[in-house]
Amino acid sequence: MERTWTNARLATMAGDGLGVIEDGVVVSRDGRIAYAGPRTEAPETSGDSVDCGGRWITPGLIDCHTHLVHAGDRSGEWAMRLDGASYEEIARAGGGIVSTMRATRAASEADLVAAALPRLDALLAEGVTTIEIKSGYGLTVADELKMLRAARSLEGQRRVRVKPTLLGAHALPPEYAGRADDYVALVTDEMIPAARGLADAVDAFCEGIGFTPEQTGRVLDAARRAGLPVKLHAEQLSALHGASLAASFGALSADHLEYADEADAVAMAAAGTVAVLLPGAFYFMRETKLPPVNLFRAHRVPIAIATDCNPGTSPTTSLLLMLNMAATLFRLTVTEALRGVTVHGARALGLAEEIGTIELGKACDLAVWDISEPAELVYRIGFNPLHLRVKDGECC
Ligand code: DI6
Ligand code: FE
Repeated sequence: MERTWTNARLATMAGDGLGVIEDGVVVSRDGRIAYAGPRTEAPETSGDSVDCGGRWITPGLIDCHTHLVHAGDRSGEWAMRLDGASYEEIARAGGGIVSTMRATRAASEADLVAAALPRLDALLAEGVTTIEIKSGYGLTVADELKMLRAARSLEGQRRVRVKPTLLGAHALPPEYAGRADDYVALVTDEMIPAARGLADAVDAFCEGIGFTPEQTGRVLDAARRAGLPVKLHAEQLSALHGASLAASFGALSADHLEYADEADAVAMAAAGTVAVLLPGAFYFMRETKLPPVNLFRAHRVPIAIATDCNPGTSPTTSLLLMLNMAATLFRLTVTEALRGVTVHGARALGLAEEIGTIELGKACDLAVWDISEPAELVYRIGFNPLHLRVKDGECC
């Protein structure tokens, strides 16, 4: 099956910049890109032809860090916080991560899918074609697997590519209070082996309020033994060198990174580990410590941007808003921001060969935009100029 998009301006993301091709044409054959380039060199094609009316085409957007699957929400907790309640009062009222854990444990797989779909639809409406989804609110073997299955099954419900990640070491469940090492053993000895075939990667929360670097190392080691690539929540609230630890395991990405330092950047560059920045969490938590973007630039660490969609610290389902926040809050350039949700997002998921640029042989995942320049995608706040989304060569 062949389909052609004509009369378009392409931001292919090939090479180092936006990879702009004026008066461009994209041809898909059986879901893969068979041609992307100037009209003057385009091959003769059969099949449908879509006139893009001079609009811009980018690769389909990639949200490479989300906690999209979860039950319940924490808007009540947020209201309490705004009314002046302390963290302790909220915890005593049953708030915090444990409240999401309880709701998620109580939910069936079908409940989780139903709750996630409106959030997924919001992302897709903005041109997202690939999304990573973490577990981490079940915190038992059965409930973590239930979350992973729910994440994977979303692929059957919508035209989207889903990469599920096991985040068993997200928080210490209350029944393990004071026995963190026992919980880590559950993750390493039972959860990770059980998640093979369901999860595409393993993640952990390396933090003062999460797991120590030593415990995190055990989780990453178990992932390696299971043949699963790793990612890590690192340096979000304190400097523990989780990013360096992740790099020593050849991690696909280290995420958050506000407290990362030059040693972390050097280690990440050497390992090819992507820096995933999450401006929504930075904004919502009113953080002030900025991630060291200049160090990532200096050491040529690829930078990706994601929503971190989660009910506690980043209740957003807008990747376009994250583009704006990455620019306003972290001072990323237009090119950096757009590469962060395309080519570098792909790399953070181990999909650099498959998606992220508009290039010959890759999956034909595209977003067609009603914009005058690519900068408009980064400039606007709360405006969605998506004209058309294309997944594996199908318009949707
Ligand atoms: N970092 C965070 O900020 C969130 N998880 C994580 O690893 C918190 C998630 C929540 O509060 O539900
Ligand atoms: Fe997260």
